[in-house]
Amino acid sequence: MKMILAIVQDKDSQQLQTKLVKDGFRFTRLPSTGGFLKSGNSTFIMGVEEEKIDAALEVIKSACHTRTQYVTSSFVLPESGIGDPVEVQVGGATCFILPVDKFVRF
Ligand code: 2BA
Repeated sequence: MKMILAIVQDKDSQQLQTKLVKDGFRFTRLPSTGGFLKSGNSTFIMGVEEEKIDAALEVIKSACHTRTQYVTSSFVLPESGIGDPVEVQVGGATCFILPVDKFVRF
């Protein structure tokens, strides 16, 4: 078994949740906050059998979309004063795939 940690934009999280349930994946969805934009996102914790990792990643890929956001440089560095907008590409999903030593349910 592996653990997928998938950080997705809030706009995609409901659709991802629906697709994962439909395809029989188990997961926990946590509210989270991006350190850079300081805006809400969702972190999905998924325990997934090795042979289903690719299928899980395909579901995540199909539900999560890249979006362009603009922030001012003063948003990023408040001490810099008002500056030009900076383009930032957010998402689709940031995924970490971790080994799981042991999995038990009681
Ligand atoms: P945020 O930290 O709010 O970052 C949002 C987007 O801002 C990032 O999109 C990236 O395009 C940009 N960005 C982040 N840090 C930057 C920096 N120092 N300079 C310039 N641009 C920067 P994504 O890369 O798609 O990341 C989306 C969210 O995924 C992040 O939200 C964060 O919550 C998470 N994330 C991304 N990389 C991570 C990592 N290495 N470890 C943990 N969480 C990560």
